[in-house]
Amino acid sequence: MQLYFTTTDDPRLTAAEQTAHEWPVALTPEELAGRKRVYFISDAHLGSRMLSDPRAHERKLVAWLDRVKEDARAVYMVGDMFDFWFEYSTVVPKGFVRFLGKVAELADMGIEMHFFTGNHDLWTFGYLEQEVGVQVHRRAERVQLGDKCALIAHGDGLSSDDHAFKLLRSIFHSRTCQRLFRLVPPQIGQNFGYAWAKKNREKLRPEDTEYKGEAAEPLVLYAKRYLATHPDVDMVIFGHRHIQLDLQLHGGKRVVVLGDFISLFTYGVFDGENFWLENF
Ligand SMILES: [Mn+2]
Repeated sequence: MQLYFTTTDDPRLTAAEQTAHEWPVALTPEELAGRKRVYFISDAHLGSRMLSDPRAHERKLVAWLDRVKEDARAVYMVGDMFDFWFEYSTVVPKGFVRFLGKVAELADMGIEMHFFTGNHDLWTFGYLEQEVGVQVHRRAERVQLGDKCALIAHGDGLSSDDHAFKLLRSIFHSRTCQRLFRLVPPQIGQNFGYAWAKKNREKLRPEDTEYKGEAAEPLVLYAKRYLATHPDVDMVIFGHRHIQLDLQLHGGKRVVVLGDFISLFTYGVFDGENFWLENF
């Protein structure tokens, strides 16, 4: 099995921001080669003010990482692991020390730790690469899983009809806006972010959170269009929607939505041959 990903080549980032840290790797090349499993997780929303017990939530995520570290060759975190993450040049959000430590432990073992930015945690500018040891991906990536090629993306910004969200997304990604936000004291900025995330979640109607069906679910429609125009891709893996979906399409194609790790506690497993979703 060969894992393949393109580099995070965002031209707006400095070389230092794109460089992963280099620590000695604990597992031998033979041990790593013997590992076949690749895991996929998304939308833990660490720090969310919707959580009744944030400690228990973080512990559960750490327990999951402890389990997968036994046989993982790679772990893909497919966006929104944090409910609001904004790095300043010398300050990062308070909390999540056990989670970050566990991710660093796996990275130091030599397990590939991939971190896709979501729409809640895209403001990372080097800390997660350099200090924690993950590979940050700011856009969709293609990964070879056995004989299948998978496109992996968080999934925000892919629905063509949501203009308000697209505008917000362009503000979020604007370097100028990020520079201005950095002038806001961290305490105010981070509180604003958590409040924004909570308000967003609270205003969702029940019908917004349910699977809309194959003919209406924006991520499924996007995946179908993508797969039709990219015959070399076999499956698409998304997070973002907080629904658990494993949909077989015509011609052996497949679209997966990972669920979440805040209320569903679902994740994806690839064992070298097959991919499936599991519950933790
Ligand atoms: Mn999201």
